[in-house]
Amino acid sequence: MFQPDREAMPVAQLREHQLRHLQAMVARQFENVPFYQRKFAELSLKPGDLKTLDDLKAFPFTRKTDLRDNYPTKLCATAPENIRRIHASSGTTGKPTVVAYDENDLNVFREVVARSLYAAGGRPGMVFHNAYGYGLFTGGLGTDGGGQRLGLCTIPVSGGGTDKQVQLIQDLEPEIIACTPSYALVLAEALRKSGMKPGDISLKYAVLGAEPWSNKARVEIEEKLGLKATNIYGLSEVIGPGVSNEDAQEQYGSYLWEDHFYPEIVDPETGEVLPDGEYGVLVLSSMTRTAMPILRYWTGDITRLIPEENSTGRSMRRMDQIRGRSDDLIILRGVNVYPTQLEAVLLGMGQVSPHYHVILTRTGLMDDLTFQVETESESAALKKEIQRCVKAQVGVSVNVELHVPGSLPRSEGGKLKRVTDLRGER
Ligand code: DLL
Repeated sequence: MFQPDREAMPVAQLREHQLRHLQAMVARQFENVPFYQRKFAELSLKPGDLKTLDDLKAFPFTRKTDLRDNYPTKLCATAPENIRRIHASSGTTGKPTVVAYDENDLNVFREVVARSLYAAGGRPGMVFHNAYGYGLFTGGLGTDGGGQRLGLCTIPVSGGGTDKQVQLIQDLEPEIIACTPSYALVLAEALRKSGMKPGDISLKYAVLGAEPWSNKARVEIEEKLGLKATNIYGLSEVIGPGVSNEDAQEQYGSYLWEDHFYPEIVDPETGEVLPDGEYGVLVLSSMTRTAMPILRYWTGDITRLIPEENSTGRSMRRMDQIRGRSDDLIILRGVNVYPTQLEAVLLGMGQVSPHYHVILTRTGLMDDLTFQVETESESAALKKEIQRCVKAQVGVSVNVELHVPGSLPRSEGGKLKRVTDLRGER
């Protein structure tokens, strides 16, 4: 552990710490942020009503639209001169959502990412190939700050320029890499084409996140790059990467850094808090941030808190892999389908590459899903077999299209868009 006094804090002490910090956060919002003042007034709430952790249920959620409506920095609880950095997340529509950090927040950011990189296998002195995008996106600078705090030697290569990345990996021999899982597959392919075998690659650990990926994708990436891969989760509204990370020895659930972020899982329809073990929407409160603390942020990400004991001695809870965002959910003739479920089917089969794309169309009242996969084979039998496996494992009938290897969209370093929705078009 990077900070055993924090990461393995006795549970009772952790709950006490969380209550104290949530109380301070709510008081800060009540004093400084008109949006929260209005929200609390609507519900006749005062900061003093938060007497136990259970009382948090009565407090309002914050949603992405609230950040948009308060663009750019009206949710700030500090004077503008205290702000040291702004990040923004690129929404697909409308204005980006903007997040502000003061000196304290940047320290929290560095600390949680350093913990994450350590849990992922990073150790002081290692060379760190950082292929998350640098810029307004929190991925590059966020992991960079954590790398500095941990004592890594960071190569800030950012996204894209795959040939250059392959060259740098060969020449600088990094032991740890951070990028999206879809880009890890692109790099693996490029390294193989340059003549390298998994055993020749210096990399030992990969810290992958920013988009959903399945455990089958993990196996594929680990085999192709000859390393151990862990999941890193986070979102700009709460801080950026480093809300949680898996432990490389355990690889089962990402430890939520619960001394900084308070997690709840809620029913997507009713908002009711669900017990550990049940799937629902992850809701996070950033207890220790001061520039723009966020209360009960509705992430839209579907996961569960793992109820089993862990094997690392940490007292903090783990979240499971994200199944998908509630907005990525495809409801196909009444069956819920996440693209990651299709990915898992694909990666369980031979003869196909791990790259895929999904097209949604509508004929009359019926929605259709076309699953595009890459393979050398033109066999009708393979197509049928993929359809059979999707039907058996996911419960829906889909069209399957076979494409030649290399022809489907690839990650260029950032998040890969897996689904094209043509249902609104004629
Ligand atoms: O993606 C922060 C990040 C950077 C996380 C680098 C991990 C690594 P945003 O651009 O605000 O921030 O996007 C946040 O991405 O709500 C999830 O839907 C998705 N996401 C992030 N990490 C994971 C993950 C960054 N490990 C949104 N698994 C989140 C699945 C993820 N989805």
